[in-house]
Amino acid sequence: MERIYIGMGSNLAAPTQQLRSATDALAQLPETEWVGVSSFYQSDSLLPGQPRYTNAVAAFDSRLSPLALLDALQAIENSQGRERNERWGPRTLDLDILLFGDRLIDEPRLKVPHYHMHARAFVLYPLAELAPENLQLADGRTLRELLAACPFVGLERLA
Ligand code: PH2
Ligand code: MG
Ligand code: MG
Repeated sequence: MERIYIGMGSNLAAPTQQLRSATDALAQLPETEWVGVSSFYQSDSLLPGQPRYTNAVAAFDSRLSPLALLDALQAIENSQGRERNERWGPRTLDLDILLFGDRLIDEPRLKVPHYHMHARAFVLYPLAELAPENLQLADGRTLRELLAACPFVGLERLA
């Protein structure tokens, strides 16, 4: 079993509901033991002119291979109405593999750790609710160091 962290995001069609449904779907993945989900956070989109996002992080242990998990995540995205048109377009559901054990994956379909997670408050703060502060990311920096360099700005934690 390897510990996996998933970044969840939505900015269309009742985002909070989308993340709740996605959480239920993740908790039912085969060969997987559920760990938990962070609080939900709202923030402005990185791209101007889009609706605000709701984001959270989920954690579980799994025996699935990275690509089998990626297929399962894309099936969940599709079942919740994800349309893949423009890159970074608004979306009903985005499920990104942030970390997969301590693996470094560089394949055409999948890069892990997820690019840019190091500097995104809407990833790091929910991740910090679930992961130990001394968690090492690929480049050797710890979650604690990344948080220290990433101010909690523009994030609104939902009740
Ligand atoms: N995802 C994007 C683009 N912009 N902004 C926020 N706040 N949260 C996201 O998850 C997000 C974004 C494309 O993946
Ligand atoms: Mg994303
Ligand atoms: Mg994605």
